[in-house]
Amino acid sequence: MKIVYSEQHKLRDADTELYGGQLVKPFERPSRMEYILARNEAVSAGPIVEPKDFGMEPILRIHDEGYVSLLQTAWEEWVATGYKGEAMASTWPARRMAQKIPDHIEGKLGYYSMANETALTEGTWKAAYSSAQVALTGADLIKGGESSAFALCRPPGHHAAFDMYGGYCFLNNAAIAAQHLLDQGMNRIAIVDVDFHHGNGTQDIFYTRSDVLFASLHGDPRDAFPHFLGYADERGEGAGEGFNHNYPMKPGTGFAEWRSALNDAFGKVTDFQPDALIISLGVDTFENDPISFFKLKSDDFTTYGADIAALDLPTLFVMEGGYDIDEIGINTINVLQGFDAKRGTS
Ligand code: Q9C
Ligand code: ZN
Repeated sequence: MKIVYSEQHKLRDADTELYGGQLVKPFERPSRMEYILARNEAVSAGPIVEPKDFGMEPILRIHDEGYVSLLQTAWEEWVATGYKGEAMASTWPARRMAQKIPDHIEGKLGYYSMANETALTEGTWKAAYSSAQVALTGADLIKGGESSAFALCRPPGHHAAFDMYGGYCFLNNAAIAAQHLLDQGMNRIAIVDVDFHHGNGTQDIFYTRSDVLFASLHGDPRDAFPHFLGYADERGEGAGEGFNHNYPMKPGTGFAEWRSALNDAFGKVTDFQPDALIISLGVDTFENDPISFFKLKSDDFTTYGADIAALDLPTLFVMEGGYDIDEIGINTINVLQGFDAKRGTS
């Protein structure tokens, strides 16, 4: 399958992530893409294609205008204050506090974020914009009749909500792609999120809607980031009731249990009869991932790639998490190869 990729992701290269009370080099770093590209080069899973530019409109179909404009200007505003480090919030509109947008950049960052590990930097907006264009180009390929495509997005997107960044995410690439497919004439899209972390942003965006089914398999929020969403009793609201499905799982969960949750989610997808399937593909479920606690092995990624293909739906893979170790290349490409082998395509 075609792999959409842009070098522009390199503009997102933060020096700092707040982790365990220390400022460390971010886990979500440019070299992640090198591992995936190198593995693709070694086994030729698919040709690399450049993204097209769909402009701002499809981004603003999903995200709040004030939020998007903050992402565009935050770095300049931050530098103008005289602060010396990378831009990060220090206070949030928590329980019983005013939900008003402050004027000072430090306050605005708190208003428009849901976590504090993710620093804003000079090139972040450009990279996030390009990542969304990569997803839109993948969606366009599917709309044009390709049976599958891989949007090799970076930075990732599934933690980004209507008006909040965090968890290394700024624009919700999978949601932007789903909305684009609907706007191009499709009626129903299913998004299955297999990243280790709950896709809180995607859930937030589609929570009251019945035209996008969302299912997420993830570390139980009692034990794992983002901690404040992803419980099994979150099933959608209003028209969206019954169109959101969460599968939280405990530390140490292995492939057998994970795969039976995937199978359950696929039952919901089949009943929904979508025009296309989007997989939010994080490979941080791997046993040696540095920030996660599931126990999938490299071969398991091939197996579940074939499970996805068996649904027999036009399928867009959108890259999410999976951290800086050699196997992120192997595991990501294994999913594509398992899918292609089952479909009898390449
Ligand atoms: N102690 C994605 O995979 N911090 N984002 C976790 C663990 C944030 C993950 C801290 C993890 C964000 C796209
Ligand atoms: Zn993740």
